[in-house]
Amino acid sequence: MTQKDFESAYFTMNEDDVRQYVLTQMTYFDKDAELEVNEIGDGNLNYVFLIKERKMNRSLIIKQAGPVARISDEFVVSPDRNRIEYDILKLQGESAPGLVPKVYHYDPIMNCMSMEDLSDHQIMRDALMEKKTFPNFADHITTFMVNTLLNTSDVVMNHKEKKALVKSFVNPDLCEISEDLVFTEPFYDCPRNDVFKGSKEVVENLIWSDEQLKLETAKLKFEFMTNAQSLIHGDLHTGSVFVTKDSTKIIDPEFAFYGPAGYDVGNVIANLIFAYMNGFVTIENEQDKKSYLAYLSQTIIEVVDLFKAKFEIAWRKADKERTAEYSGFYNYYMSRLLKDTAGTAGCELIRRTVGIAHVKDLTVIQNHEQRIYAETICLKAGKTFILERETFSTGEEFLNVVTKLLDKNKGAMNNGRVNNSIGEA
Ligand code: SR1
Ligand code: MG
Repeated sequence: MTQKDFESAYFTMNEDDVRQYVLTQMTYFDKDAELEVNEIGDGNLNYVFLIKERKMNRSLIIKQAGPVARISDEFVVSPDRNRIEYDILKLQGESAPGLVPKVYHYDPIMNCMSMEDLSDHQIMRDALMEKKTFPNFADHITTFMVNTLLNTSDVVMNHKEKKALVKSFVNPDLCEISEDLVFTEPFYDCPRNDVFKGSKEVVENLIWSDEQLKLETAKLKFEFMTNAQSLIHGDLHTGSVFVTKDSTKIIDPEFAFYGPAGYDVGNVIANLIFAYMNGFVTIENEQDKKSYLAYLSQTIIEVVDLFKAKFEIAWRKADKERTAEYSGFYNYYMSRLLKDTAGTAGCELIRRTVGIAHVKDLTVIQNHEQRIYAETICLKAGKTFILERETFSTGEEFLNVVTKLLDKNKGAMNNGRVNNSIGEA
């Protein structure tokens, strides 16, 4: 095998390169260790390798950023996102100990980093589709969000130090992806969209022909681009969470930048709703369905209510910027955050249904009528969250958007068949 040069110029590694890389550039394994290397990533952007050494029972993950996205080479994305991911995982590890993987090293030439192997965990989206439940998730994710979002904001940080962080986490390529894929393309007949054939008419009626909806998404897009409130994860869906029954690890923060705090909270809620809709249409046994949906309902409610409760406690305890102490400011801050939460949940629900980057929760639904039904509820819920985003303040109110729609559209699905009324605007 030829000796590769890992020290002068970047190239994308295959499994053999990674074996050589780990043995020559890192000290994690003995120099003569026998390593098994497998590329295990199935994400949209990066290459993820699992390296195992059986004798000592040690393992490691190497994540390398490629020059273009895996989902499509139309997306040219700076490999510097690997630095951003490494730096933010270190910061998040300090703010929210135990809730992110440990990181070991970052290599600015090969644009790769190493981190803890979490093979004993499962990606939450997959686990939810197997109808597993995680009673501690709401507690863990809200601790993560409160700590990372409040601790990086002007409310508690020295403003000059905060501005230095804003600068260090400027992330133009990945922000552009979100600006396009979340806030722009799903709301018109963009060639890059990927609409399920059976849902096309519904999308045209409900989304593309609604001028008020478009205007509101423009406001949300400008909020996303201009409100440098907190150092956000930036892509906090259930595919960015690893779980076991007792443990939650938040991964993949490469979309991180200074943006609206509600963007993270809204993404969590929308992705729990995708799991809810998957369960709603795919679980046949009524009792199983009832208990699984009860778990997800409770989780959606708790994500909002625990987030609010913990945020308020942390706010009250914190040594704050003087003006943040003024009476009424906390309420103003939280209501703006919840407005962004609802707006983001709405955009995420619509963009994962209409745009290029789907979620398995919807795409695995085999029965076409059921998929149209689930997608239509997501589109309608998304619209409500966007158009009525000023009105949400409790977890129950977020959940009610979905349960009310299901109630209203009860007659639209009978024995797996959807009738025309489901797609009405
Ligand atoms: C081109 S990347 C498509 C999507 O995958 C990531 O997980 C983000 O959600 C992004 O929007
Ligand atoms: Mg990701």
